[in-house]
Amino acid sequence: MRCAEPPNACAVRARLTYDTTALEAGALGAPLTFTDGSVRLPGWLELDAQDDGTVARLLTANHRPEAPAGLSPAQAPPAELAAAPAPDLTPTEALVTYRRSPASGGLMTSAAGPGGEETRLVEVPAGADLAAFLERLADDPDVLHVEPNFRVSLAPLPSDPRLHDQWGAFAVGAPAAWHTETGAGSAVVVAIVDSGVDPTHPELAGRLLPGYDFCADDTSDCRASDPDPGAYAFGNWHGTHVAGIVAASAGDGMGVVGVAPDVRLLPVKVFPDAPRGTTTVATLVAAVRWAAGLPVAGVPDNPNPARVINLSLGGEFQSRLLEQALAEVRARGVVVVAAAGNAASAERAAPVEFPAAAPGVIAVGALDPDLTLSPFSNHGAGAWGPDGVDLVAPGRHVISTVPFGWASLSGTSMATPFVSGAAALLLAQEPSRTPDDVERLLKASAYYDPAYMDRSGYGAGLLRVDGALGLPAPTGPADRTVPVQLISPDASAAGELDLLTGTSTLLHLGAVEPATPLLATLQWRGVTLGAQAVVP
Ligand SMILES: [Ca+2]
Ligand SMILES: [Ca+2]
Repeated sequence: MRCAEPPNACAVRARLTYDTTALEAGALGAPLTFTDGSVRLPGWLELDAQDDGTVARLLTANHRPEAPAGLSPAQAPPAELAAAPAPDLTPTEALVTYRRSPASGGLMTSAAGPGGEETRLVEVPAGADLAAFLERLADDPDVLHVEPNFRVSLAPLPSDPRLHDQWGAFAVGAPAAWHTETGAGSAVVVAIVDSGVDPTHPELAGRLLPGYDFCADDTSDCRASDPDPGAYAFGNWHGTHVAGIVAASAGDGMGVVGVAPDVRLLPVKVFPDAPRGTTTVATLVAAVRWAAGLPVAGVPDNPNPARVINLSLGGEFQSRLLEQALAEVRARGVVVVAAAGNAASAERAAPVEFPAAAPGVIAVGALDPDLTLSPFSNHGAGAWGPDGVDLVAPGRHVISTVPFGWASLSGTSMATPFVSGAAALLLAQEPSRTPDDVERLLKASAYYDPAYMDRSGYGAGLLRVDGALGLPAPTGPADRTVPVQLISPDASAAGELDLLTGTSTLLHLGAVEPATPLLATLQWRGVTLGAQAVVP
């Protein structure tokens, strides 16, 4: 396509319909489906009109959007936009090109083309099968060409205005995962064993189950408990941030999106309402057991047992009693995820802390936005237990919910809930999975680059939520990119789609006439997919 505006001013995003089987079945507008039928993932074509022709990029759902021009972080889109339902992309019209002008029929006539051709817009009758209807139209000897009048939408990322600030969500491939699983309708509960969660935060209020406060006396001895895990907003700053990384609500036109935006959260408060307050092993044992639905003396039973327990906490100690409690909840099918620790520095690597280093616990280290280990992330030889770092996740400049708003925090505390959210999605996708299954799937799908991750601090590598759920995702430099070919009637171009950044190289198509249909073909691991995209 061409446009008279300066370069990039005519950028168009068109939704692709990579779906060979669905195309045959007439289910046009369906998201990308790989030929084995196991994977569904949308993609978009982005076109920039330039003087010498069209430059295109292919985007995946994991493409991180630019900050909206002129939209300050404090601004949110209008409420009606946030509340608007996702558009239906099913074509309801056909574009039919006739050899010559028919006597009657079309809803709208276009300018006659060379040789007396005329293209008309024909409505698909309500309830009709689109593919069959198009075939019938094409059978007419006067018809030269038929195609669906595809609908084009803006890339349907959630409307949350700070999503472009969530570098971590894109680094772990969460946006693509949301097309497959958000935890909606599942019974999965994630316990946030932390400093409490602000129950009034609008991003979290709909996610929270009744929790418990195991440190109600607000001393570092934590000898009293009560049923209110979120009464004091300043004390629960840390827990509110961790909770938002797991399950801040999506599509609400507000703030951020959690990794598992539709799972339910169980706030379990184990720290006092004081800056840098501490807790005890006895409190943690009670809290972990209660979160999993096990009886705890003097406390009513938890009617909503967690399948995932997030422990963004730790220290340089070992405890046989806490280790036993963790083994007990794990035996009930509960995935336990814990922070590796923030004690590392240029002078000291610092071993993985406890309980992250306990057997069966998924220990999580932190990455910087350049995907290298955060300098504070513990990675030293030995550990406060038998286990080292299992995975790494974004842990620097992570934006999430805090009392009265949103803020960026850094630490392995922030990396841990990325993994807890991913574990929750795996359990929502298949509730029968065991903690071993979840850990194996998370590690097998992690992105690992031996060129620089060959150190204990990275474990199996960077969490990839999309890959863990069975979506196409990079596992290392060798499969980080897939070849892409864009073909139009006038030109074709080949390039690579980077699955880590969610964007392709620019594909110069040369001069393409206005309204020329473009055909896009994507290959994945040697499999060529028939595909089609019509650009307005
Ligand atoms: Ca939100
Ligand atoms: Ca471990």
